[in-house]
Amino acid sequence: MSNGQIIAGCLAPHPPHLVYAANPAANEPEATGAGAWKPLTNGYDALQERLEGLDYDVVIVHTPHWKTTVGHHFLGVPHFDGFSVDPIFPNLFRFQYELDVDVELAEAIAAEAAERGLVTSMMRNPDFRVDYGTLTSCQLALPNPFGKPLCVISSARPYFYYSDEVGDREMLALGEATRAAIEKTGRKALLLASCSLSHRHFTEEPEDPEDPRYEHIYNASQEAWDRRVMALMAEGNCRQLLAEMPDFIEQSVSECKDGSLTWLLGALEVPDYPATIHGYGSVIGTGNAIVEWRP
Ligand code: 2X7
Ligand code: FE2
Repeated sequence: MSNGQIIAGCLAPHPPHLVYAANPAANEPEATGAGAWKPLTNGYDALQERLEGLDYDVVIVHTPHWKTTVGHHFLGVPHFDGFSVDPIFPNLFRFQYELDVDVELAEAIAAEAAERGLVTSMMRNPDFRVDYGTLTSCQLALPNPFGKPLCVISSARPYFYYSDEVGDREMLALGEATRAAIEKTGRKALLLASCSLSHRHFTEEPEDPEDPRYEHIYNASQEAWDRRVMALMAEGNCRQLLAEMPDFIEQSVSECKDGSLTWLLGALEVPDYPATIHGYGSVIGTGNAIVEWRP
């Protein structure tokens, strides 16, 4: 098989609040409808419109909330179903899911990554509970959330064990491996990097979590970094973004430390063309951007 390609790559952050606000049947809690997070809910509507009608075989997700101590893990069972509860926000996210996995592609990515010197492992436990980052990003970004098979990649710990520079190098290699496996298996793939930008959270929640009066960024320096990162994306300067990534991660407590964005940039061969920013907004103090690249 050949002619595999990446159809689109998206930064698709996963605050469970946004699923809560959208009230899908799969999620148990009911939103009040008080109206917070409009820039992000509108941004996800715009992204879904762009993805509607695209022809792809598989969605590949890199998620910060499946943290693996030894190496990069891949879901390796053809079907999962279960109930996922966010450990921090069980009042907002109690989600029934059912999904299929493209195991052949997952194995191919793992093999390509191993060839590049990364430690990998296939997750073969059929009772494994799929993490809420994956579920949330798919539910929010995709017009038909679990209609296509997924490949799900865990977040290994190189940034935490070594340094942000080492982590970025590893994630660029994993991105390159992902691209190589897509090409060799002939898949048309949609990629989702499931992470926030700046990531300092407030430690208290308002009584109504959807009350828009409480929705603002933790501090101005966090937002300044987020805007700098989005400007580099929009002008097609992801090489410079990677040069600044370690400072961004450290100074904004960024969730990019879990590797998802660098993996995506690696898979897209470090874009030198403009991205589309569909939305930016804060959820409980964190900064979140919804971004799309079309290679
Ligand atoms: O996991 C998250 C997150 N990354 C951002 C905001 C709110 C909650 O959960
Ligand atoms: Fe998160």
